[in-house]
Amino acid sequence: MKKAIITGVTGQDGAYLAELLLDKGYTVYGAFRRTASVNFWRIEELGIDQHPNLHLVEYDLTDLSSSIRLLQQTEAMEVYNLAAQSFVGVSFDQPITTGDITGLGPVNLLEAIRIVNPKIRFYQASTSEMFGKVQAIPQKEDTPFYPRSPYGVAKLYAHWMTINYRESYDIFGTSGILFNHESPLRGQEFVTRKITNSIARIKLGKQDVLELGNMDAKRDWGFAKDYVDGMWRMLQADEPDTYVLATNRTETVRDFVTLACKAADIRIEWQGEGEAEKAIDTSTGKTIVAVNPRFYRPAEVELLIGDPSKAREKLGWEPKTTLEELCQMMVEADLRRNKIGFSF
Ligand code: NDP
Ligand code: GDR
Repeated sequence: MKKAIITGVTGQDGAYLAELLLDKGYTVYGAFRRTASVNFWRIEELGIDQHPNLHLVEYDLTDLSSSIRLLQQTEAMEVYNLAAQSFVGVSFDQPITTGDITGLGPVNLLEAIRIVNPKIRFYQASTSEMFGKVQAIPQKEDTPFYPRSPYGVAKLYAHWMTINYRESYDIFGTSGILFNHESPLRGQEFVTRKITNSIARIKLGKQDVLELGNMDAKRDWGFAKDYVDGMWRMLQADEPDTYVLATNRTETVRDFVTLACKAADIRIEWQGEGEAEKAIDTSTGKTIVAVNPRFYRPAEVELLIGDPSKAREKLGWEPKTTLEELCQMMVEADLRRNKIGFSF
């Protein structure tokens, strides 16, 4: 029976990847960080928390000895490193913590692999944030990087270290440059889930206004469940490599709000520009979406759109879910949760 380690199993992708690998018959070691109140709501929502082949193990990515023990005790031959301080906004306020976890953290795992068993296959969760300031459209594996946040810079370091361990020590280190991927399990600090949860609450009369930052930012949004399948395919390939996963469609934050309102059956009209921009509910005349500059970032990534051709050709990977389907799924989940008072 195949064994795999997933770091960051309490996160969005960790939960979906655990579900996928369990379905494929793997024994999964879900590595989670010890905190005062660990929260397993995502794997509970997927109904896999009691699965006999899922073993939850305490682990911290910033600790080399913890990484060595994890590999020795589990004897897993596939490691999916999804753990990170992954919120771009927070990385501006906590650049050093972000560097420690998101940048240096993966090197602990790479070193542990080098020490324990260099044949272990390693997946690094790299990101389109490494492209940052637009250098080319669409972005693909050979597009020059220009990160625009401490998070993007930290991820770029880990990306190059994965390649360096591949070239220096012949370690199967693969880097997946994934564009934004969302789901009903997305954390509420990220813009799509913030929007779908707020629109659901507005629909149910539990919230008046949704405040957002930069509405013009454009993102290539896919469905997380499609993307974890791509991660698995990358570690089944003959050789380690670097792959972009994306949908090749880009929309603004404003467009996503419009889609979410449509999914909740709220008719809106956009008015004003810049900080005065707002969306009015046409049936009540009330402002339900407004700009709050508090959510602006010191440096912004204006436009992301990825070209996943290499993953399609070499891995047979394709995104299956449209943005409309994704948004509908998220709004429906948030309507359902808010009706019963669920708030994660
Ligand atoms: P989440 O923020 O939902 O999950 C991050 C996970 O990392 C959480 O389980 C968190 O645990 C864990 N973690 C944080 N610090 C540590 C630590 N020191 N030791 C162990 N675990 C830790 O992220 P996603 O699931 O959305 O993303 C997964 C990975 O993919 C991340 O690395 C992210 O940067 C990257 N990525 C994500 C994209 C996306 O659009 N979702 C796109 C491209 C890359 P805890 O619950 O304790 O906080
Ligand atoms: P991102 O995702 O920074 O792309 O990183 P996020 O959803 O946080 O922001 C997307 C865009 O929306 C704009 N925005 C807002 N963002 C948030 N969070 N809150 C707001 O109120 C708001 N208003 C406008 C942002 O400025 C930005 O342009 C995500 C994370 O999952 C990373 O870990 C991952 O690597 C990248 O996606 C790919």
